[in-house]
Amino acid sequence: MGLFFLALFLLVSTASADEGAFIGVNIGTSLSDMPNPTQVVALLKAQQIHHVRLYDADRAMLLALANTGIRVTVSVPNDQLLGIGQSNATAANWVSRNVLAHVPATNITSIAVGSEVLSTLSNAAPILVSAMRFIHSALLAANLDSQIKVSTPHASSIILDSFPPSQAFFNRSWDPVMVPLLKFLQSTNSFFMINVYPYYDYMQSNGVIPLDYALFRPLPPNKEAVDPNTLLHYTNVFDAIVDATYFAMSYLNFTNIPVTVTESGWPSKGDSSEQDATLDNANTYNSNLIRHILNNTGTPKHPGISVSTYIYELYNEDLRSGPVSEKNWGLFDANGVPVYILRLTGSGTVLANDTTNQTYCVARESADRKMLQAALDWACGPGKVECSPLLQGQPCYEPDTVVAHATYAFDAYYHRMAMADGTCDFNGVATITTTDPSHGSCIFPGSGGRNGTFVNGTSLVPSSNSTVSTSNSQFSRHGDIHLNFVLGLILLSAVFL
Ligand SMILES: *[C@@H]1O[C@H](CO)[C@@H](O)[C@H](O)[C@H]1NC(C)=O
Ligand SMILES: *[C@@H]1O[C@H](CO)[C@@H](O)[C@H](O)[C@H]1NC(C)=O
Ligand SMILES: *[C@@H]1O[C@H](CO)[C@@H](O)[C@H](O)[C@H]1NC(C)=O
Ligand SMILES: *[C@@H]1O[C@H](CO)[C@@H](O)[C@H](O)[C@H]1NC(C)=O
Ligand SMILES: *[C@@H]1O[C@H](CO)[C@@H](O)[C@H](O)[C@H]1NC(C)=O
Ligand SMILES: *[C@@H]1O[C@H](CO)[C@@H](O)[C@H](O)[C@H]1NC(C)=O
Ligand SMILES: *[C@@H]1O[C@H](CO)[C@@H](O)[C@H](O)[C@H]1NC(C)=O
Ligand SMILES: *[C@@H]1O[C@H](CO)[C@@H](O)[C@H](O)[C@H]1NC(C)=O
Ligand SMILES: *[C@@H]1O[C@H](CO)[C@@H](O)[C@H](O)[C@H]1NC(C)=O
Ligand SMILES: CC(=O)N[C@H]1CO[C@H](CO)[C@@H](O)[C@@H]1O
Repeated sequence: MGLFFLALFLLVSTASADEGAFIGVNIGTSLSDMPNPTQVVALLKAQQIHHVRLYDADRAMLLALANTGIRVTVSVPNDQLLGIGQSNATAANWVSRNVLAHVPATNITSIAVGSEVLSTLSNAAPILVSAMRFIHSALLAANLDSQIKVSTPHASSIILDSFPPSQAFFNRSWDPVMVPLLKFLQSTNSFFMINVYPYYDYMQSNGVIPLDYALFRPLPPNKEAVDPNTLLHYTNVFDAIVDATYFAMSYLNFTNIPVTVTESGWPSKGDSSEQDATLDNANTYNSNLIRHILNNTGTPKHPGISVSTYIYELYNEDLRSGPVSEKNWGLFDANGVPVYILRLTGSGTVLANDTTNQTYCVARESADRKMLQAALDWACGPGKVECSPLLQGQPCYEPDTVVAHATYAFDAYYHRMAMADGTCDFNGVATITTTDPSHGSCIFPGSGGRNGTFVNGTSLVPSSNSTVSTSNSQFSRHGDIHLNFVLGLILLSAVFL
């Protein structure tokens, strides 16, 4: 018995430890000016992104990724799932056209069969495992089954009672699919794919989940969530969901299937009902997530076993419908200009990062105009800021608004004080950001990070005329409501109070 468990543990650890966990990036293509595949690949290379997931198996994109060393997860879109799940021949044909035609030049390492099928396309659920088996058979026939893994990404909402993690289980109505699915993953040495969105869990928790807990920020020890069954301490929502996934699998007696997080991220902009979709929160979440994964911290249940994670997502997708946040999950705009500069100092190797630790002090958009004016007068007077660039005819005169002028003066003061603690407050009307507020010839004090650390998006060579299809059906990605997690939080809140 003991040996049996030891063997299982080793299986889990080696599965993740061979290469170490990686950070990848999802590439959605619902942009009105989607960069062409050559431009996309140039951005990936410049940012040292070595793992990507596509929502389809776009031919031009796969050709552009050839001989780059970038590892690629391709997807069977949900609208092709029924055909593939019902016919071995259709599946073999799909593999032949979308995989065999590209390997080994393009390093396809896994195939995501459908996306959040159980929660968004339940009529296809009965054929999901057949589709995965058929795809796997075709890989086996081509002797590619050990190098290309087959799995399917799930929404975390299929896990019920996810806090405390030790009591989590998959929605039992899916047992007829989930049990054969886990058997398949186990017998093919594949992994469980799950989408983890602490943003939605936080939003739907009505204040029960502290923002800091969702953003991986340090919590006072008495605010950490403790699983009463295992006494494990949870310091962030991400780890709690990953551990809930392990526990839900072990509830069905599968204890040796590794987990990969196929989507996670935070939106940088939202509408008035999405006040925590901000640049700073998105930067904090993604920076902390990347550091957490690459540090191989692992989770409380499996310390040292980090789960590879694909950030959602590379580009802001302006064509996506829904709330404002839906269009603002990206790390870059269509020109390849970063939406914010990740704070990754010290974590090395993926994604160009802010090695200068650059921050700026800006006026809060929502601040009272009279208070802003008073703070501006103080900065340019007693505060001794050099405010001449704000005069008419000077570079920072336009836009001639109190917010813009106060931002310049606050930032100048903050940098003159060497960004010391408390020098960006101005009675609460100022806030720190990592986004350089410079515009046109108005260069802000402290500016200069962007040129050095990031490629200029518009300088990417637009060479090939091929385009990435933007009409691919992506159905709902991360649109699923994670109510179940929230139900589990009744317990969590008891722990917090
Ligand atoms: C493809 O990716 C796998 C998994 O990371 C790696 O082991 C292999 O060496 C890569 N192949 C090439 C040709 O780069
Ligand atoms: C599907 O096709 C593969 C060959 O591509 C074959 O080995 C396998 O037996 C077939 N499976 C079924 C269920 O027909
Ligand atoms: C479990 O899944 C079934 C089928 O999709 C769904 O009707 C039900 O609401 C789910 N249960 C919970 C508690 O989410
Ligand atoms: C898991 O294993 C235990 C002990 O062998 C058994 O009692 C239980 O029925 C199994 N559960 C499932 C869902 O197979
Ligand atoms: C990185 O890991 C070490 C131990 O492995 C831990 O002490 C440290 O807090 C971790 N840092 C981060 C940022 O997670
Ligand atoms: C970046 O900022 C952090 C926190 O303010 C500080 O601990 C670290 O030393 C800084 N790194 C550099 C390179 O300035
Ligand atoms: C950024 O680079 C451009 C040209 O490469 C240069 O003109 C500009 O002054 C640079 N800006 C900063 C802030 O260094
Ligand atoms: C950056 O892009 C601008 C156009 O927006 C271009 O004028 C400039 O030359 C580019 N800078 C570099 C360093 O490529
Ligand atoms: C790209 O398309 C334009 C017009 O559609 C054409 O004139 C040009 O020759 C094409 N360039 C290449 C490299 O195919
Ligand atoms: C891609 C990139 O520029 N990564 C850098 C991130 O920051 C560290 C220093 O903290 C550099 O060593 C990496 O090269």
